[in-house]
Amino acid sequence: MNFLKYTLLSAGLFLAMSLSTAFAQGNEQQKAEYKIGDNWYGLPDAKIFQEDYDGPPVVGNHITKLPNVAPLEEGNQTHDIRMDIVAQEVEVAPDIRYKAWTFGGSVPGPVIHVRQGDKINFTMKNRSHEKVSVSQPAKGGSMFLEQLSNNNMQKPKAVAQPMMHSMDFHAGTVAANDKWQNVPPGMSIQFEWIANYPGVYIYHCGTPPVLQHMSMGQYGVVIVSPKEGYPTDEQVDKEFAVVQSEFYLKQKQTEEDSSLYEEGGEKPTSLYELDYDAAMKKQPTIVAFNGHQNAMMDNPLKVKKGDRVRLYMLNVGPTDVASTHVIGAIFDRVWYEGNIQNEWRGMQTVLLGASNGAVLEFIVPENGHYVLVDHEMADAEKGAKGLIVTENESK
Ligand SMILES: [Cu+2]
Repeated sequence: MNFLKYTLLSAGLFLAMSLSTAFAQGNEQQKAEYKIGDNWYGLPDAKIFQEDYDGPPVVGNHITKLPNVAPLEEGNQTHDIRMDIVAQEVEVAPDIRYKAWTFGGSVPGPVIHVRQGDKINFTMKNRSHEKVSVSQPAKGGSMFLEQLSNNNMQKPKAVAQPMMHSMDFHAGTVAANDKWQNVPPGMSIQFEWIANYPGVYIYHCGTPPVLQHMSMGQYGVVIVSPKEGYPTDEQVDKEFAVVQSEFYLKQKQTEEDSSLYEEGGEKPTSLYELDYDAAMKKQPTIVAFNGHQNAMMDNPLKVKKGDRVRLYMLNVGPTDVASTHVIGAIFDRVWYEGNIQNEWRGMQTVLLGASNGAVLEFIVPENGHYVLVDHEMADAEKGAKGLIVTENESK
């Protein structure tokens, strides 16, 4: 009887062990990378951890400030990218400043350029509780920080705004509850994603209410160049990235803040804050290209007569659509969302919903001024205007 008991017990134990091994293997298999067609899926779980990091908030190659786009080397590679969350008081129109929540120190955040098939090893520390300066290029930091310190219409001042945040790369195909999870102030996240599809993608904070986090400035663009390139790569003379976004702001009621006063001056500058009611009503105060009402008016994109110009265009929203047009030009080629399968020709205007992107190309017909506009004229009046000028023309 005892023997029978022992045998049954052993068999039971063995069965339980076998089952748990099979289950573990099943889990392993679920987590292992796998391929469907040319695309990779199934990446390791995100890691949330504490790190003693106070270095440059943006690190990595091929990361630039709008409207610059970094060139890529041949072939696929793994990109080690760091983009920390920092809060900065920024100017988004003459005399309009607010305390923004940012990726990397500007609104929009940095331009990330990768190639289809590349792996991105991404690290992000939520430093919203620290005052992190981005006005000096930092040693070991990306090209973005150098460009930011050279010409920065936003004139950022480091501020502390502790808040939970997250990162959602539309260019990644992952379990959102894992990779895009919330990161508390002082904590870091690390995860991988693979650029399976070419395109012009938004990245943004996905922490609810997303309307609030995006309206505060947490978004940017990832350009994933097709593996085989665009058919016109050889003919393109100039390329720029342009990001359209809305700001919902109202004048701040309390004016006790010392940052209201210009350094050494008497004149108070106007500090604004998020107008969430206006955001809910879809009534933007400012609609801007590249983060400032005058970004492209004061610093026009420089081209030459006969150039084939490529714009990597993203409409962030967070809520409005963009009817993108260049006055005096026709988009000779359009790749909607930046995918070469989605080709249009001879477009006067390209409609971009919130979070849609496109590659837009046109020929500069003659010397002169060309204005990129959101042809929804109320949005153009609110700032969605940008100059493209031939080099021999002054503004
Ligand atoms: Cu956020």
